[in-house]
Amino acid sequence: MLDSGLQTPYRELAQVMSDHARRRKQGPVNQQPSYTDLQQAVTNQSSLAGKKSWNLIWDVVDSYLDNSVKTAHPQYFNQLWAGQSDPAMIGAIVEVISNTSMYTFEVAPLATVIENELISVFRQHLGLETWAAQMTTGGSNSNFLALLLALHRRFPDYQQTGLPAGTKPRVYISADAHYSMEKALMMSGLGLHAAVKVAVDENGAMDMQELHRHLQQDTNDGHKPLLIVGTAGTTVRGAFDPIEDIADAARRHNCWFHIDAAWGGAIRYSTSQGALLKSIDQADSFSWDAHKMLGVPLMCSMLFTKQHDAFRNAFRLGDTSYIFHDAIDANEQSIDTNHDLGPDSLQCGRRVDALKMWLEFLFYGKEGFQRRIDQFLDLSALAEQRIATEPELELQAPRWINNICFRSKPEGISDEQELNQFNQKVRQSLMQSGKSMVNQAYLDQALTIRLIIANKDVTESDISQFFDNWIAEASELKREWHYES
Ligand code: ABU
Repeated sequence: MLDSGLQTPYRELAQVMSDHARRRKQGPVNQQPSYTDLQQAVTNQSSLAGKKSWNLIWDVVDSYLDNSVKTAHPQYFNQLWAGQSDPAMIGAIVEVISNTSMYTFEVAPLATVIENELISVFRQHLGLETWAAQMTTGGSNSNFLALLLALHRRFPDYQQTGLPAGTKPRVYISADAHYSMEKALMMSGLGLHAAVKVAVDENGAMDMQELHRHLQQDTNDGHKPLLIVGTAGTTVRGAFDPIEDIADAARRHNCWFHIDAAWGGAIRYSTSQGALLKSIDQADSFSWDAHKMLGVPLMCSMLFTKQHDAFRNAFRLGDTSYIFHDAIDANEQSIDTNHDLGPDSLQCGRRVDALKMWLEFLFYGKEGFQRRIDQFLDLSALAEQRIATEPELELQAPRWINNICFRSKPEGISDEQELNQFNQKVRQSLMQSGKSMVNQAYLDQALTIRLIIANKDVTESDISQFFDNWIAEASELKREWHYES
């Protein structure tokens, strides 16, 4: 590529983007490069620094994209997010070009209005019209903020003085909940010992008898039940904790009730499964990652709360006038700065995550999101049927939504540890071949293959192709397995 000079790099960039858009769904999903090879290439690049070479820049860009996993590929089922949508991608790129921060209306005027409008649209879609909300850096961050809101409500001086001496708050999460609430406890100073992991039932939902038992025991022991976290869409099984029952327990023990719906929040759009979230208004707060099932580029996260002054009470700090000015413009006229989003956020600098989601919404609308989620669930039902018809595949957990947990159970292998090794190897070689990417997790001691359908461009034939790929790889491995043993 010719050295383009400082004035025209964006022409090349446009070409790179257009090539990438063409190639992102083709070829191997993953090159599976070795760390050592990549490190060697990066070290070589490093030795060329400082020469103002555009050739070097484009070489790095080419190499970066060649060595990235194609997360928009129809055989990428690895994470709780996948795919690429062009309106949202344009929003993400424009956001970077504009390079501003969401803290003040002054530096992010239209972005502020768009974020407010987007929140308002989602509040309406979720049925939380009267709630307050803010955008956060991700689901983990939302869960941390929810813990702070709970602490602040129970201990109104928490912001100033921390916890009253000798107080022992407890936070209840299911054994299948995301690890972020435990990290939040580590960061907040409450410590991991404040976490109570409540057992789940055979479907992966919080066991209510167990929750009641813990709450009673802790109260008897002088602990203070503070927060109960229900998960709407656990990371592995996609399970939904019983919202109404938890809300009832939370009321009785004066606990904050937070729903971690980072993954499952978008199920609200489903015509068949939306009722799983019909009682979310019984919670005090609710976190949701729109970058997961709605497929916009990472990150796009929100935290909603029913308690209107909660953000203000928990996150506002006294003198921040260096940035959130008293509104006097050059003509000594008062200008309205009440639109600043920064004072009630825990962050200072913050990206404009709203724009990509806004463009995605404008392009597809609520009906488009409904169709997308319904399609994920239809394809998941298809995957489940395929597993049922294959003699050497088994479903390992009842399916709630678009998480499908399965494994190969080849004839002649019955030892659980051997089954784990076998499935891990199939996954690994499938990934190394670049044919498909799918993740693994554990359900108790059993390794499970977690298939996630979250790419809006995936079709029935892609699902069939995935199982064909899996079965072919498993058959080959089975031959070697029996030969070697
Ligand atoms: N924040 C949870 C994402 C984990 C996953 O993609 O599986």
